[in-house]
Amino acid sequence: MKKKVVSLLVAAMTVASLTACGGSDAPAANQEPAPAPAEKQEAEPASAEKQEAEPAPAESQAETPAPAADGEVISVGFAQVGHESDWRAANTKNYQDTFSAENGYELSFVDCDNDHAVQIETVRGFIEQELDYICIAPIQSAGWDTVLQEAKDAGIPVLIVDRAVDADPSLYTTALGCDMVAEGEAAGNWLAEYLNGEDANILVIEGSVGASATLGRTEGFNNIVAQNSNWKVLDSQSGDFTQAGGQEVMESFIKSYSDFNVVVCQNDNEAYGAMDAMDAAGITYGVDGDVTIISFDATHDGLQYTLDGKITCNVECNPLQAGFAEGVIKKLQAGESVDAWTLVVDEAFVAPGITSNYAITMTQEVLDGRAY
Ligand code: GYE
Repeated sequence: MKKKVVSLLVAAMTVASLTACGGSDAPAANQEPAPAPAEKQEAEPASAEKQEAEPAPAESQAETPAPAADGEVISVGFAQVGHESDWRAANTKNYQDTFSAENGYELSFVDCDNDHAVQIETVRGFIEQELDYICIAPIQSAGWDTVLQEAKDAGIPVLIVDRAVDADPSLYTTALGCDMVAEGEAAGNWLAEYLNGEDANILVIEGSVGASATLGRTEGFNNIVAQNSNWKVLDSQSGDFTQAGGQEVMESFIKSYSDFNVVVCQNDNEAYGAMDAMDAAGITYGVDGDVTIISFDATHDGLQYTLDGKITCNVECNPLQAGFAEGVIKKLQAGESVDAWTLVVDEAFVAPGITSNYAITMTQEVLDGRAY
């Protein structure tokens, strides 16, 4: 993609104005302070309508022309994880819709097919093309320091989106996404409430190895396991966030374990595969079955299973996050400072007939309102 002179000028102006705010010699785009828990900004809760309403407040919009208003096109590179799940498909569509030509953007979208090396090279390519902004949904949390330093040296603002990186926050401009540890804890807290003292023999189908979504959900759930001495995690294996992976892992669990009453799937697609495996083996699940299934994402289809009483608890992770990224970019364009971290808030849902302090009871109305 060709670099436009006007973009260079605007980037230089952005650097200058941010440098003025930050008061340091380091490239301005990366000057935001390390995230401080107390300063966490809670984004609007997860609903499509609210998401649409999210971009910059009216006054700052009045002062700041829309990106395309002066004819300038803002180039944005998005190094996406891949296409492993329904959640990911919804997230990709949301970025493509938001960063459209119509809205004044030139989006370079790359599906990195769950390959960390490809993702690093993709980011490197964006740096070489001197794009105005780079969004990264990191496949794995480790291994980012070198390329983030390269982006910082090139003065290109980097937004870490959806998943987190295990890197010094001074190497990137901002991060946004759901709190994966909190999601895991919500699942565990709900289970403790639901089982009400009953023993749990638990099988976990984890997400992709090394992904912050996997690490966080596992850590959060294990925090609650540690509080329940009559719970046992029999096994925990990666299903790579795919339906095929979920089915394969569940089939192997069924061969190895005969006495389990809880299956935790770290996303909805894995849950579909696990249900296929249990159907084939004649194992019953859901509110009327022998096995309780917990899932994550709460996509439309996942919540249909929750409404049907098959997935008993489904912990949301909202994929409609591009509006938050665009809000950050608009602020940077206007020379404003941005928050180090934006939390996309989640809810959890439970099957009809269950009431919970940790989750909303599913209804047809909730399902009808689900845009992804
Ligand atoms: O749960 C899963 C996807 O990073 C939160 O990635 C995301 C996860 C999501 O593949 O379905």
